[in-house]
Amino acid sequence: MGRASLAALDARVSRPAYDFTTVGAGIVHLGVGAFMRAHLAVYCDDVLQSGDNWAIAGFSLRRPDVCRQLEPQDCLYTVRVGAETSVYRLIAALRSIGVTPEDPGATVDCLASPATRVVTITVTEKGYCIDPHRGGLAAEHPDIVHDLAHPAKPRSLVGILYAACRQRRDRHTGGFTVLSCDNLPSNGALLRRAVLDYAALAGGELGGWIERNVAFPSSMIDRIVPATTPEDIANAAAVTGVVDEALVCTEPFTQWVIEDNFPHGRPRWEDAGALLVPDVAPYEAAKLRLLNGAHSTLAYLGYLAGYPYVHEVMGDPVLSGFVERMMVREISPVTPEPEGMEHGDYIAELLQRFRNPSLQHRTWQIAMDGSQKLPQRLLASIREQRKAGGLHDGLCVAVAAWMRYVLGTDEQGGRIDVSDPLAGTFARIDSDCGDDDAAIVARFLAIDSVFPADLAGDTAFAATLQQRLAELRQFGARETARRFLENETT
Ligand code: CS2
Repeated sequence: MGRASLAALDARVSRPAYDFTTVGAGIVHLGVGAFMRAHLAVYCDDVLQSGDNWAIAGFSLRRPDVCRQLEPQDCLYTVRVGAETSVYRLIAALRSIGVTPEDPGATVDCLASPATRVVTITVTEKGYCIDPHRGGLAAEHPDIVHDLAHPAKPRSLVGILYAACRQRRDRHTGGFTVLSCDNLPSNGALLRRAVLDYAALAGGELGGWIERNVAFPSSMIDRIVPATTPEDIANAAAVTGVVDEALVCTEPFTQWVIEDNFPHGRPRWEDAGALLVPDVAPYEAAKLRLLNGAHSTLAYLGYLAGYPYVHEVMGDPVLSGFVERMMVREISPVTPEPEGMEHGDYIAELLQRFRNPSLQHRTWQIAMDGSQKLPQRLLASIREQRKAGGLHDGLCVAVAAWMRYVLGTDEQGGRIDVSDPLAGTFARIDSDCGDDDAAIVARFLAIDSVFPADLAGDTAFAATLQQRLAELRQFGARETARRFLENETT
């Protein structure tokens, strides 16, 4: 793949009608993962097709892998949408890529360039270095400590944005708009607060400048994008005629709801189907709790029950029935219903999307970083249901399944590769507590970055989790879900 091989691309691959060699990069994107390439870059490619001149300069904040794939391909890559009747599309909206740790100054310079008016971000939950319950910056995070000590070589998202703002202020470049696109509630407000907290720690006047010159709209972003496999690349090459190391595979569904707060201009994303609204909060809550809450539940119960893929979990009537009931009876009643997203239809559509066999979405992939995901996906609904005195037993099974999973041993006694910033803490809980469910639950509840004080101190909640954890260990995930459904019906 690359400019030189475009002539060899099969005619079935749709390709840009615009001249991608001359487009200007008004957007800098931080975190060029598969998700961004299958979602945001596609919207930008649509916008470029319609003649609006906004291409993307991308940076990876951690690993060089994506850059190594894209650079030799002139940043061109294909998106496969669907499977049997898949559609391949060449995307050219990404015009350059760099690896921030290799040259942090280059990322800061690009962000501070007068041409940059919008910064988009997908760095996953853990990239924000925030305290999820207080909402502010986790000042003790090693990356934040590092960046405050080495301001010219920032490595955290927040430290990088701060350095870019400083340069823009010093050079009188003016402000820009920073658009968070990660699965966090009020992601824009949350990032704004983290950057302002950082400015306060750094001292000086920059905080005031940021408040006056930088906008932080929130957005809700949705498309399921499993990790690409070597088999996907080989299958795609057989159709397109070109090997694309940076291929991304996704589903037909796509959604982007954006708070319309761009004082420095923005692409006409609405022409590509995005919804620009005054307030994204209800859309974010509905997506995080219903889609992502269900996804994490399918991942933990499904993995424990021995299913590598989400569509396989959905093919098990007990586990899919469990998740559907949890969504309908427990999550939906305490979740806002945004205009145009009636819960009944939304849930039915989600279950359909999870069933899609062509996605090959690994339960292990979704199970990753649970410590960063649980608060907004599952605990927010539990807190509201406990306040309202409503049903939340299924949600507690899901939380207990997360505990069971991160303790690191599967139902056959094999090791689970637990990928999470708190993996070390979980391993210590496992070795210290053995089979003592009460001790295990107490140790988990004491992790204050995961459990807010009200839940951590709630003895009835602890007792429920303990009972569910014991059931999961004694009977396994599938049987626990089956008993739950049986008892709830009777
Ligand atoms: C998933 C999400 O990996 C995960 O945690 O729940 O990436 C999910 O696929 C997307 O949010 C869908 O928009």
